[in-house]
Order: sequence, then C-alpha cells, then structure tokens
Amino acid sequence: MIGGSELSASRANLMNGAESLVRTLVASGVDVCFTNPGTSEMHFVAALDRVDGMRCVLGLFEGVVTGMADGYGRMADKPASTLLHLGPGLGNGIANLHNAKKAFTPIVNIVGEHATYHIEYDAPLTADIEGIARPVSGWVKTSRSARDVAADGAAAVAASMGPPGQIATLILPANTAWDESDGPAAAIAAAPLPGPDPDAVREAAKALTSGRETLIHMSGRVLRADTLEIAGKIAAKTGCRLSCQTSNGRWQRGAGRVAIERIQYPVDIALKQLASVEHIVLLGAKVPVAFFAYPNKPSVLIPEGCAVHRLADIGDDHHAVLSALCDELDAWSARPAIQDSKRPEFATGALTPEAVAQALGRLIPENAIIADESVTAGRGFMPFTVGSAPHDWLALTGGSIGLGLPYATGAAIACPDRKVICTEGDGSGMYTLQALWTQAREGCNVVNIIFANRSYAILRHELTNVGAENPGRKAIDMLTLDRPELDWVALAKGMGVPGVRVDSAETFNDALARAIAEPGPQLIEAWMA
Ligand SMILES: Cc1ncc(C[n+]2csc(CCOP(=O)(O)OP(=O)(O)O)c2C)c(N)n1
Repeated sequence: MIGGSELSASRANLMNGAESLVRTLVASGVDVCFTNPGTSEMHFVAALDRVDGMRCVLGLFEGVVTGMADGYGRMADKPASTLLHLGPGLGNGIANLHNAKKAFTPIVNIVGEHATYHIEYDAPLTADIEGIARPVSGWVKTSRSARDVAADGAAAVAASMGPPGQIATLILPANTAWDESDGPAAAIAAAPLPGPDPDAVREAAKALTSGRETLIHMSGRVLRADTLEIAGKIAAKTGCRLSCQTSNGRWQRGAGRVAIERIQYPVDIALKQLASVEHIVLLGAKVPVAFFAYPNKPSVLIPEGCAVHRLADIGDDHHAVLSALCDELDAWSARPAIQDSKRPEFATGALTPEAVAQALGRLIPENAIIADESVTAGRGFMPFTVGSAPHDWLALTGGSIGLGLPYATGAAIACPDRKVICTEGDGSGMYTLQALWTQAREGCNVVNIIFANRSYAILRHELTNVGAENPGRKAIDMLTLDRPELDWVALAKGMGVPGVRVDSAETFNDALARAIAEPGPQLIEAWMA
C-alpha cells in the first residue's frame, strides 16, 4: 500500500496531456508559441509555464497570432506553434493562415476544444473546429485521449514540414490536456525533400538549348541566394531569362546576388513581360496567372503556344534540381551575372512612393528583412532596391491583407539580430494593428513604415479596371479612409511604439535613417502627397 508521502511523490511524477505535448513540441524543435488562449486552453498555458524551452508570445487578436507564426516560419525554416481558442479563435486567424498556406510556411496550430464529454451539450463556444481548420490545413487531427496527445504533437510537427511546408492543426479537447498521459513522445524526423526527376531535367535542358526564348520561372527555396547562383550560371550559359512569382514566401536579393525579374501584379504589364516567351520552365512556381479576372483580359498570362516544362514542384530539393540541370548543361564554369551595389540618391520635395523607394533603396541595412504589404505604394520598389545591401523580401502570398505588421513581428522574433522593415499600407495595417503592441512588449527590431494615403488606393484603380464607369459618392466613400483621418502616431503610442509623422522626402529620409539606427520597434507615418 502506498503511504501519504509516497503517494504525493508518485503524483509529482505524473504528467498531464498538456505537459506531454509541450515537452514533445520542445523536443521536436518547436520553441516559440504565439498565443491567444481561453478557458479550454488553461492546462496548456499552465504546462507552457512549467516547461522550459518554449518562448510564449501573446498576440491580442488571432490574426496577429497566425501572421506572426507565418513570418516566424518563413525566416526560421521550422514551425512555430500557435495556441488558439476553439473554433472562433481559429476562425479569427484564418485569413493569415490562408497567406501562410500559400507561402508553404510550416505552422503547428494547437486549438483548444471542449472536453470530449461536454461537446454533446452544444455549449456556446461549441463549433466544428475540424471544419474550420481543413481549408487552410494540410493535416488536421483531434486528439482522443491524454495518452495520444504527445504522439499526435510529434506527428503534427513532422506533418508541418511536409514537404512542402504546410499548416498542421491539432485540436486538443480539455480533458486530453488535463488527464494523465504517458509522457512526451520522441521527435519524428521530417521527410526528405524529393530530388531531381531526370526526365524533367533533360526536358528543361532541351528547351534551354533550343535557341528559343526561354524563361525559368521560380518560387520557393530556389529563391535563396546559394540556389539562385546556380540559376545564374544556367542563365549565363544558355541566355535564358529568370523570373519569380509576383508574391513569394521569401526571396533573397540585393547586391552580390543574382538578380531576377518579378512578374508584376498589373495584368497589362505582366502580359508585356511574358509576351515573347516561347518556353517556360517552372521551378517551384505555377504558370503565371492574373490575381483576378477582368473583362476582356486573359486569366493565364503566358502567350498562346508557349511550351510549359515542369522542372520541379514547390516542395522539391531545388538546390539539387538546379545542380542536376547545371550538370546536364555543363554550366558550372559559367559566371553568373552578380548584382552590383547600387544605391539610389535621396529624393527631395514631395513624399511620393518613388521618394520612399529611393530612401529605402539607399538605407536598407545589411541582411535586413523586408516584410512587405505596401500594396500600391510599393509597386515601384523593385528597381530601387535591386542593388541595396543584401536582404530577404517577404510578400503577401495569399492576397489577404492584414499580414504586414504581424509577419514583420514574427520575422523579428525568429531573427532578433536582423533589422526588419515593414512596408505597410494604411488600410492593410488597420486589420491587425495590435501587432504593434506585441512588438513593443517583445522589443522587436521592426521599423514600421505606414503609407498614409488615406485610401484603399488599389481599389480605386480596380473600380476602373473592371469597367465600372464614373463611380459616385457612395462608391468612392467605400474606398476612402479620411473621414475621420487615422492618426498612426497616436495609435502606435497607445501600444508602446514611438512614432513620427513625416510629409516630405527630406523628413522621411531623416526619419528612416534614425529609425533604422534605433533598437526596438519604431513607426513612421509617411503622409503621402
Ligand atoms: C482580407 C481581405 N479583405 C479585403 C481585401 C480587399 N482589398 C485589397 S487591397 C485593399 C485595400 C488596401 O489598402 P491599403 O493597404 O491602404 O493600400 P493601398 O491600396 O492604399 O495602396 C482591400 C480592402 C483583401 N485583399 N483581403
């Protein structure tokens, strides 16, 4: 028979499901949890408190939590976990999970659920959590008992790594968190990336040596500097063009790297870029298509008759694939065109998107991360930043606005020694501005540039593009943000982030230089001409 003191000693060795899960996540290399918890997640919160090795970062809205996890995963190349409150909490995070899905970012969502025996009573927060999770998740599971939770957690981490990276959502009924477990599970090794397909390599080589205009169109891991260098050798050897999608999860560019074209968002410009292409070789990218359909414009942007060659999927080992192609073409000794350092002059006068682009191009610090959601203001940034100090460019992969401030925050948490610059539209910024509070709390090195053009400028153009003539007051009012005017400096101050409003090129240039030199979060409200 167990005496009193032995009983308490053996109790102390017991571990509930929540703790077994946290220990499993940490053992699997997941060491950041972006959270916004509720009652059903309290045992998980207590377990996070007890277990060393997991940094917990609170977001004040779930769209901030999931956007931070996206930025983190893009930069860390491994998943963060999120902690979300049942169906509604997950639902609030869906838009940025959609962006993460399109960026192939690994994320492990932990979503609380009522205790299994409570679900039949249809309490207020009861919802179809799996149904909400499925459209954005490549892997969904509800744990059945506390003894399953650890193994489910290890499986979720492995699933999130794909390849390609994806969202794994583990739903945790409250009793599986508080009941006794069998302890943590061992990490499961991520599946290896598939290597080159020899037939696809030969087919691409044939297109590249056909004497016809050939474009290698890319997205995913191929956009890392070392892999782009191999693409550069192939371009030098064969004379092909190199391009990437309009929006990519992460693209390494700047001085010292192989510069490539980006297919632009406006359909007419993209059609011109692609008009003369006879062969397109796809490497992690899809055939370029328009973001939207427009009357009398095509959906698919390559010319009719252009031959399509699929060299590799997004989840393949792009470095190995391009190495095989380089072998096939005997291109290793070719010298890639490396981008020179080229920094624009500062602008003077009115604060226009070009003036901002010039300052950015001049001041981007070495190894910075640009978390871009500048919408129309940023359309012209690329030529001004192509020769800037080397940097990583993150983009709005799923077109769902409200990602900029959160993913800048997550990137800063993944890379505390690097400067993050968030280029953010004022309309987009208002979706998830609570991220500023997390930046202040966590001391994130983020310079937030808000383009205060006081409108949904893109939609003003789109109204005309879709053929809606002579918009009236009601239509214009739906696309205008100046009544009342937003005060971003006051909003930032209210969340602990110092800010400044500037309305000329000169004051912007100074403000950006100062903000980059300061540690911690900064905000510049660029009051556009
Ligand atoms: C979740 C979501 N809601 C709405 C939209 C439609 N939308 C696209 S851009 C945009 C406005 C962007 O405004 P802002 O960030 O100020 O940039 P600007 O257009 O002024 O350059 C809206 C509402 C969207 N893409 N995603």
